[in-house]
Amino acid sequence: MGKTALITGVTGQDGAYLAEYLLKKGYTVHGIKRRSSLFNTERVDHLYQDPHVEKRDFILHYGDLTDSMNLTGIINDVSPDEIYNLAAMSHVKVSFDTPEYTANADGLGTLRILEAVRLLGLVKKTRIYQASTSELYGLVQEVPQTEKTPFYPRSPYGVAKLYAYWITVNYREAYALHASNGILFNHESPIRGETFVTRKISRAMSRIALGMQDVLYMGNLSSRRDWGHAKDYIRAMYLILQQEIPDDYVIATGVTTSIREFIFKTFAAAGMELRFTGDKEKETGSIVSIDEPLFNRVVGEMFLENMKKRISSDPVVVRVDQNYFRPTEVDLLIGDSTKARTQLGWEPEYDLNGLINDMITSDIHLMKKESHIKNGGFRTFNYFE
Ligand code: NDP
Ligand code: GDR
Repeated sequence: MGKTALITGVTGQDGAYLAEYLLKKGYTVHGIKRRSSLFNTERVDHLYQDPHVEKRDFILHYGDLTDSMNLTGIINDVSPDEIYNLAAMSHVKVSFDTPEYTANADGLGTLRILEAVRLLGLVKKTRIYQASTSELYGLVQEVPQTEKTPFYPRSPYGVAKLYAYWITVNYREAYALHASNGILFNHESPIRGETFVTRKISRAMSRIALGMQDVLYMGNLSSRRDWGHAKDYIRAMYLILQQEIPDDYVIATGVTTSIREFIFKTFAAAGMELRFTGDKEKETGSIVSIDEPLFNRVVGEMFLENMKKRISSDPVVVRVDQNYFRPTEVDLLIGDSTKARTQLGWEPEYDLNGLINDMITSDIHLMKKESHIKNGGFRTFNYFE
């Protein structure tokens, strides 16, 4: 018999990749999805199995991290070998708008799962992975950040996740629960939520290259992040739960890059060289040259003339908008994942250029599809945030 896993947040970026990964390993995967007025299962639709099929290995349950009875009921029914608690209100900026909800879902939600496992008598059976975050380090006390670096969160999201981190450690120590924290640094992919910075940049670059958008409006260009690929990071989650002894691990690439450099690299990967000039909210990014063979290969020859015309009249493609700044910022993140690399044998396969290429290939394809729809006479919309 294969193992059974329960994934909260299965409709999210990591949940979708992890579900696919575990299914390939022969797991039966149960996922919790929220009720929504529209379908919100796009990331896992390719895994969906009709409930009338006799033997399903991918099963979705309605649920919410703010509902103890619901969570306890599902955990009781599923009796999982492993729980991956990935559900969260995961947007740092939005957490300033919804701090109470964020504390409830991200902080208390974790407690609800731990307590359900304890009350149901599953302590010996069920292992728990908690999706902890580099946002715990916030105003960093040490560079690079390790498992021993003191925490100093800088947002309601970070503070809620701090509670979740410590309640996970506490249940491990108090009840001998196999509960572990993965302290994951930023990880991205073609299915990253559209309002996180890397995806926003990848989508906007693709739209600009195809002549569908003029300018990308950004917040703080100077903060630095340690970005990896989500496909690499969900492997670490799995490895953490396969260890005999539960523990906490930093998962990171060890390379830090500013938002400005990420924009530069994203445009460069499609043959457009950017130059940034000006200061603070007056800073702009302009296309100063085009590597035509690269542009033709990555974007398409038919879009080149239009792009050349556009930059001869207005080369500015990046501007700053104060609305995207946060009340308190996390300026610098860079992780030291030596412990995970030595104890788990974990290594990332993607570097930053590999990640960017994966994201832009997917987004250029997506935007071309949108462009075809538009050219076919149908209405399309700009989704900006
Ligand atoms: P996403 O935002 O893509 O996915 C979050 C998931 O949680 C979605 O399935 C969402 O459902 C679900 N969710 C949100 N609120 C609730 C709730 N109240 N009850 C049940 N489900 C809920 O996040 P990621 O996949 O990027 O991240 C996964 C986890 O890892 C999160 O906990 C995040 O905070 C954490 N993390 C992420 C990092 C990253 O760089 N990606 C780094 C470190 C930690 P819906 O689809 O309906 O919105
Ligand atoms: P982060 O990711 O806050 O690190 O949290 P995000 O991509 O939102 O921001 C990264 C940095 O980019 C700056 N920034 C902008 N960010 C967004 N979203 N939009 C903009 O227009 C913009 N301009 C500049 C931000 O100020 C910030 O410095 C992510 C989430 O996945 C969390 O759930 C997770 O825990 C952490 O990563 C690790």
